[in-house]
Amino acid sequence: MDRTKTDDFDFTQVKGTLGNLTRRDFIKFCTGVAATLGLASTAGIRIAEAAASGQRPPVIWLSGQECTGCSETLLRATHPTLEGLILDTISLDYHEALSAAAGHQAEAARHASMEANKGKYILVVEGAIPTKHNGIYCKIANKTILAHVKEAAEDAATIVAIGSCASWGGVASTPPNPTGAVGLPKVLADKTIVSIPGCPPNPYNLLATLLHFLTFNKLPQLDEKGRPLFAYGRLIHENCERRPHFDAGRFAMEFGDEGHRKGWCLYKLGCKGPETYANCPAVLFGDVGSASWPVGTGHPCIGCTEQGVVFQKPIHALAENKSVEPPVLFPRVVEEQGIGITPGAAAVAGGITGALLGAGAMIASKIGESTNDKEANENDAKPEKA
Ligand code: FSX
Ligand code: SF4
Ligand code: F3S
Repeated sequence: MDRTKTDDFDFTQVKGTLGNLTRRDFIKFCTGVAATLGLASTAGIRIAEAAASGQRPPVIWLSGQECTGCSETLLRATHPTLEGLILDTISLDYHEALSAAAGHQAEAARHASMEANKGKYILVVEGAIPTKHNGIYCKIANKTILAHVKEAAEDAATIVAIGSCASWGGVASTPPNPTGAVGLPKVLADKTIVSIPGCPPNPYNLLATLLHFLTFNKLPQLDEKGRPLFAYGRLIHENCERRPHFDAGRFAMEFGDEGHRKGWCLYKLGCKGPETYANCPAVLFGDVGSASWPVGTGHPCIGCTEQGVVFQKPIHALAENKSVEPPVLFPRVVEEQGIGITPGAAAVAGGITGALLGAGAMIASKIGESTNDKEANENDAKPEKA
């Protein structure tokens, strides 16, 4: 069987490759991007052609109030070297941290690129924009980032807010927000902004968005907050590998306890997956091998993509369940830690749900599980007897 062809799909047509990828990996990568974008397999060939075409759109990358984690996340990925892919896909004409030029030279290069590529360049902004006192809290080349962003947005073909800071203000906007930090959509209210939140964001979501723009000359479908639906259309909780444990009422109660060591659900440790929209469990990143996403490595999601969650809700606070309420028959989801479901409460729950005998048996087994878990946790905390 010729594996380079399907009925409507012939990758042998595609010439060239990208970055440090072998041709096979390049083709695999492009079909992966098409799948990530939720597109039909035929889109993979168009993405591959566009990516290998050598037509690299110029990118002006500005930085406001941030930690440069958004750029770091691009530069530190090695499977494949993402910065290779990005830099082969776009022409990074200006980036404050990566630019070889400095001072007047860097400013001149940026202006020259913006002038030569009017209406064609992509503006990427990383970091929040301080607005208090006319934005004096972040200046580059003696000009506020507020003014830089407004100027660069004028002739941009498209505008991307990368990271939570640029998307909605991020850490800099945490109350009391002394600099009046806001996200890009607030200062460019009349423009369409693609927001790719996350602190840092998944770099593959930026790459997929840029490849979509490059291939189809338009942005992927966005939600009401300007986030690409392919990446932020689902709650983390919906795709989490620990979800079966949530549904079965198996929770880690303390870091290092038996449940934590067994990979049980981190909801009770404050996981914000049930109220956070992102594709972290599906498109892993972090470069620490398999399961490389926060929950995969044993840390609750802190909701780093969501305004009002990260930097606002305490890490230990229970998440609001946006899509699914925990089934009433399951113990230890909504009650206080350590109390356990009482037989009376279980009977009421059984009566309300009307599941009669079957439910009664289920509850009985769950109560046993809850008690056993509690015992396991208590035993876990005790030092072993000599
Ligand atoms: Fe913000 Fe990006 Fe968090 Fe840091 O630049 S989204 S603080 S990872 O780096 O803007
Ligand atoms: Fe996963 Fe967190 Fe949901 Fe548990 S609460 S299933 S760890 S996303
Ligand atoms: Fe952030 Fe949660 Fe994903 S902390 S990286 S949104 S798992």
